Amino acid sequence: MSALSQRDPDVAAIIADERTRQVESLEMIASENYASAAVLEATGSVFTNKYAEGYPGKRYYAGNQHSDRLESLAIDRAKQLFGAEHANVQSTSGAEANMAAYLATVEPGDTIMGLSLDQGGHLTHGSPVNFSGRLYNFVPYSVDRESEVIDMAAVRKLALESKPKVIVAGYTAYPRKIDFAAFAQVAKACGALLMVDMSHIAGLIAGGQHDSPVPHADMITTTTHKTLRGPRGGMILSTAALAEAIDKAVFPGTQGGPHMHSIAGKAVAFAEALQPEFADYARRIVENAKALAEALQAGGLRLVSGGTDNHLLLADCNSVGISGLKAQNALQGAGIITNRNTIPYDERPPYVGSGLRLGTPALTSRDMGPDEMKRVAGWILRVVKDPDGDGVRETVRQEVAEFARAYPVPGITDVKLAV
Ligand code: DSN
Repeated sequence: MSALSQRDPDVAAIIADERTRQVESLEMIASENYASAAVLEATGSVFTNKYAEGYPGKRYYAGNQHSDRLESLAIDRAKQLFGAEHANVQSTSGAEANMAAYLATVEPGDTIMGLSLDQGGHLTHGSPVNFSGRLYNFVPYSVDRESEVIDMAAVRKLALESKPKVIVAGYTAYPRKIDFAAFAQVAKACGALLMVDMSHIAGLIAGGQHDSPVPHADMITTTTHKTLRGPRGGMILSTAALAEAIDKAVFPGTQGGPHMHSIAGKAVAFAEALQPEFADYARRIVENAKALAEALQAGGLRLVSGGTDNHLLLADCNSVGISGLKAQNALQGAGIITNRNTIPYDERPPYVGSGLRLGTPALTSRDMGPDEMKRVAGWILRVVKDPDGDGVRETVRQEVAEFARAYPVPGITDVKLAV
């Protein structure tokens, strides 16, 4: 019997139920993944107990000789993985990484450009209900109404007019590649810094499937738990010129003690992403997303921008006559876990949304391939075309659970150490 089930059977039972849910469902939320057993072990380690305000070699508490070794290792691996001049691995989330990046480079009231949330951006890219939109003068850019892709000429025009101090590129619901070189040219033309939030695509960049922003951006923020398959957490990469400002903005600017147990998990995840197998994993994520996109489109579901170049697709549920919320809830009843999302120029409010965001990182971690994506697309189409059909939902739920159980889940039913 585990210590947890002896000490607290209530929490142990909830965790066991969540484990079963993760094994029997098809996890298709584009920002979720399965961390390996090694990442989970490091994240649940005794570093949970340690306070380590400061940085390696310069801490405000004693007893940090091993924290120093751990954080230095994580920093070195992050720099090696992305070829960056500087890495700060203390951010506890993507939102806090973004907060620190702004604090390091702009003053309240300054102008920043970012893709608006309803077009595929992020809350921290200037949403009026978020600190970013309240503290800074965000000028939002949009995707083109027809192509639903970012129009760099329009971005350039807006940047020259609004003269931002920072331009943010990198999104949460954008299925296409981002031209970081073009963004860097625009930033240079208007005297702005380029910030890339690569949270969603960090694993694709590490695995060589997406161009790296590192040669083009002044600072790059990311989470570590999405395509990168690490623990919950954030990180900031930057040029050497911004290193000191970034470090000060993280601690003491926006955070106190770093979560050393998460930093342990990050170090392990970076080492896993440096293995040759990780490049193949990243390649398969994209291959699977394309296979899923083709099958869904063939079945009559319209995809924003007509397809995908990365790990996610954004389906327009208007094409099957329902809202994103209705699609999300019907699919959840069938064991397919997704999230509703606005689509560009959506006429529905964000809580309802017309879009359904679908991602392949977690299914790819279970070694599913294009053939499996075609089966998954078939189930999705059956449910979204008959969202009120209890019989359809129940039949699909049983088929999905039986199918899903056959695919090992890293960290849960598959404890192999390699990625
Ligand atoms: N919640 C994340 C996502 O789903 O994209 C962003 O913070």
